[in-house]
Amino acid sequence: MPEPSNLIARQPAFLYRKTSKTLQLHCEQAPLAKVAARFGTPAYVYSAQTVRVRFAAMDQAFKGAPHTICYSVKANSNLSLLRLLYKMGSGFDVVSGGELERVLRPDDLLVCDASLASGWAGAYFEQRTPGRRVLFPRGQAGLGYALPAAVGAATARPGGRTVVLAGDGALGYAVGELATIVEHKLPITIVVLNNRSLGWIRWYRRIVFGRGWEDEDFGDVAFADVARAFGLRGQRVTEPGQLAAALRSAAEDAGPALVDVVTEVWQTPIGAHREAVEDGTAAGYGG
Ligand SMILES: Cc1ncc(C[n+]2csc(CCOP(=O)(O)OP(=O)(O)O)c2C)c(N)n1
Ligand SMILES: [Mg+2]
Repeated sequence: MPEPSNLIARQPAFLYRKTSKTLQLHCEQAPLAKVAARFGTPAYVYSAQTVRVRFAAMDQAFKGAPHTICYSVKANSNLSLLRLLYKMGSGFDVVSGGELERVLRPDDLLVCDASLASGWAGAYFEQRTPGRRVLFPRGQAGLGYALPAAVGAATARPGGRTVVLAGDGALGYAVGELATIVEHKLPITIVVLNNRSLGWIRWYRRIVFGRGWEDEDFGDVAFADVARAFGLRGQRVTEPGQLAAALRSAAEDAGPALVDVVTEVWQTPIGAHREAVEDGTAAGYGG
């Protein structure tokens, strides 16, 4: 393989090439006008060649020392990009999972709702102190579990803080409990993973039936406004860079608070989902 730094210098990812009489912007060999015509806009285009070369350059810089290069998923969580890096042997740093961990105190309780929320915490939340700190609705995995469970836990542990991690669909199942939480002034922080859909169902259908149905997607519910209407403090996070501050200020709040985190619809912590994309089983997958 040529010296990676030479490749970086010689092959810019985006460049104008002459096609017929005009100069057209290309990404590698692909004319961007064609990409836009085929996929519509906005279309996000990344150069696989550049990623490969830069990864190889970094890998080479550490040769001789045992190492793992971990990509910061927060920088760009596009699944094709993650797949490409994974194939090259990259590890992954999921900063957002770490951010939740950073704001949790050792005696805080984390209550997860069913579906991907449980998967995210199961895969990325690292419990560093002994004791029962996390509750999951295993067994029947009933959606809407987390809010009433948190009400119970917070009532049973006066003074302790409870953090809820729930999908937007799950929150809809039990949203009335926000009134209970406010009425009893329970110190509960709710984090909504708002992918505007029944994410698990979207995956299941594409893997099992090769298509989706219209009922799996919702309109964009402004959960921070909903929370405020119930009397909780509500914040909405639309950019990864806003997450840490929002979680911290919600967690430091003595009263109940909700953070509505807008997420990408195809993000999943479930290995089987990613594998189905890998082997082409997930027909109709649009990530
Ligand atoms: C009471 C109940 N109804 C339906 C289901 C089936 N179900 C499992 S996951 C899921 C989608 C959950 O959507 P959401 O809470 O938004 O989480 P996401 O998968 O999008 O992260 C559904 C409907 C269930 N587990 N429990
Ligand atoms: Mg959802």
